[in-house]
Amino acid sequence: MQIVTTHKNTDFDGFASVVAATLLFPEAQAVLPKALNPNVKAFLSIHKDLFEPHTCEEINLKHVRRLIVVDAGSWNRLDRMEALKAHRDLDIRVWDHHLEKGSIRAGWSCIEPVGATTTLLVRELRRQHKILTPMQATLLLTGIYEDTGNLAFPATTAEDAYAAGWLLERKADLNILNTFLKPAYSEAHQAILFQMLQHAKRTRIKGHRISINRVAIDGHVDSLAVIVRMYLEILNVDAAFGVFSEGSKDRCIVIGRSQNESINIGSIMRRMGGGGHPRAGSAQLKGASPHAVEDRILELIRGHQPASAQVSDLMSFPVHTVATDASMEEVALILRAKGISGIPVVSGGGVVGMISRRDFRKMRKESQIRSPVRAFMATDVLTIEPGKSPSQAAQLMVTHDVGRLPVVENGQIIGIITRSDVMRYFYDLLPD
Ligand SMILES: [Mn+2]
Repeated sequence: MQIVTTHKNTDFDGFASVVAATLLFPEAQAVLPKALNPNVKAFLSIHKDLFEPHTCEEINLKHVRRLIVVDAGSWNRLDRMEALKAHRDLDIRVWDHHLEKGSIRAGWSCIEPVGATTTLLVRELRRQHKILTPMQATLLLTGIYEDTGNLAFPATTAEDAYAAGWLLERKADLNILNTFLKPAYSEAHQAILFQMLQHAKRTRIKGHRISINRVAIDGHVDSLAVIVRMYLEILNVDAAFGVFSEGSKDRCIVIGRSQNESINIGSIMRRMGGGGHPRAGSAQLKGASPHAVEDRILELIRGHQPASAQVSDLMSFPVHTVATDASMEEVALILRAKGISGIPVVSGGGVVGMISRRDFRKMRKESQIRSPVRAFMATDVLTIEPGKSPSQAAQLMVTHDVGRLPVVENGQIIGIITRSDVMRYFYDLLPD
């Protein structure tokens, strides 16, 4: 007997990968964990007949000869499969896009850093020219869209987009997909979010803007992650953590989300016994007070996250400057010699103006080339402090349409940051 299974709290990527694997291995039975995420549950309640998944109780593990695991790599992520660990000669195959080494020792695996595990299975379906029904194509596309944020998360690869294109050609239905990808947002969610926003606070650690929020909840609430996601977006911080304490069960559920990859949520959650991606993760802690959990998160961020880049890391220095009484002719020579298009004008170490190639057009007579620079310089100079972030620099440049910002500390110019410094920084952040 062959079975395909995936992680607990199955999401669309996990479920779609299970279905895709049954298309590649028609003899394999789909086995889903008991706990499914609410969107998948809603989808299955309508499409059950089409997919016929089994639960682990219906399967006699003794007869399993081949185990195909998708979107997971560790035994503890699977639902009641421990008995299989002891099976000798079990043929284990893993398809996954989480690169951390899991506890499952597979004889064969396909583990690659794509946005969704479904993408890896679609590659194989394409290669084998498998025929998909529109319903199957829709489900597979939902898996890819969910894990890649509609192909917009930075972890998305070209292959995810190719896979999506192929599924759209196979008549994946975006109306159905959008219905099921809608986050479950109920009155209970709204009440919790409201409570969180009332005592929201932001802190800054190593240049990262963080918010950690402790909330007591009673009884089980589905999809707390939806709330944390919204909280993150409303507060517009780099990373947000919800510490949800369930007094009756003496446990805390921690959910983390981040907007960029500078804070690795997955690695923080793994240090607390949970798991996740760089941008999303969760953990459950038994017998820990919410305060202790908050302190632990802060400690992990302080200890293990690289500091985010600051303007002082990107700026050029020393800076070429000119004095207010330098002549336009001297300025022209310096600009040409240094191959730059603008230069700060200083007086007593402070920036009093900026002169750029453009300003030379203001000269009306040739004799003005001997006039001092202060007659032509721009005096409303924008500056930036060295501790500001590259995105704050970019924002200033975009809003005011300037290409360079003198970096000023205690009234003295210590460097200059240009549009190309900022661009280079942002593009270097992207994976090769
Ligand atoms: Mn996934």
